[in-house]
Amino acid sequence: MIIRSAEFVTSGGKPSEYPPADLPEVAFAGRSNVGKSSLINTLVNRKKLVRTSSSPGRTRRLNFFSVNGVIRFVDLPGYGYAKVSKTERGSWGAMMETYLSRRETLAAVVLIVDARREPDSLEAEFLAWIAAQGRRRILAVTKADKLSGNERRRVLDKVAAALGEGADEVILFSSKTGLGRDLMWRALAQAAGIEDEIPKKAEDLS
Ligand SMILES: Nc1nc2c(ncn2[C@@H]2O[C@H](COP(=O)(O)OP(=O)(O)O)[C@@H](O)[C@H]2O)c(=O)[nH]1
Ligand SMILES: [Mg+2]
Repeated sequence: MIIRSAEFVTSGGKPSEYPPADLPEVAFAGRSNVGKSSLINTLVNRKKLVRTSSSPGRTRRLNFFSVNGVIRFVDLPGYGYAKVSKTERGSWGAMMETYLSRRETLAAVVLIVDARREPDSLEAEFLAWIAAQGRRRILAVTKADKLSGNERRRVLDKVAAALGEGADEVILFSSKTGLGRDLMWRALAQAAGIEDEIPKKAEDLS
């Protein structure tokens, strides 16, 4: 994906604060420190579009970013610290729940997990809830550069076993090396119906 523009649009909590529903959106979720900001920055080839954990940012709201004027990325607040309650539909909070269940232009939800950590019930629960909303689910297993080649295969199998059935796609990712960036863009462009934005490979043109 060639990035012509990537810019912060707005930050909001309730629906009246969202930008107009005029572009397909992809939302990114994950525990704090999982590598969510780095993953978004890697996708848009910017070092600091989204603030990484070294600088505290707009963490308690939904942050909207426009990419190439054709798709919006939505950085969701980290959900990891919220207390799990069986009576609630999710521990990710009313603000996220409202966005994820009601936003008509939401094309896919990317859940980011750390390749070195065991997936847990909160993550499984989140994916199941997203599926119940009829949303496309992409699981990004990031920080893959911290694993050896053999470990990657093992981790991918393990994550797929724990969470794979809850996701439409599982993508191994590294913000450090760019591993998985092209695959992720293909998945996002397909979900958002903007495949024309992705340059065709030479072998696709024949
Ligand atoms: N080695 C490695 N470190 C990463 C990767 N992604 C993020 N990190 C580091 O993990 C920490 C948290 O990253 P950040 O993107 O701020 O996580 P967030 O809290 O989920 O937004 C930072 O120190 C990053 O440099 C990755 O793919 N590989
Ligand atoms: Mg962050």
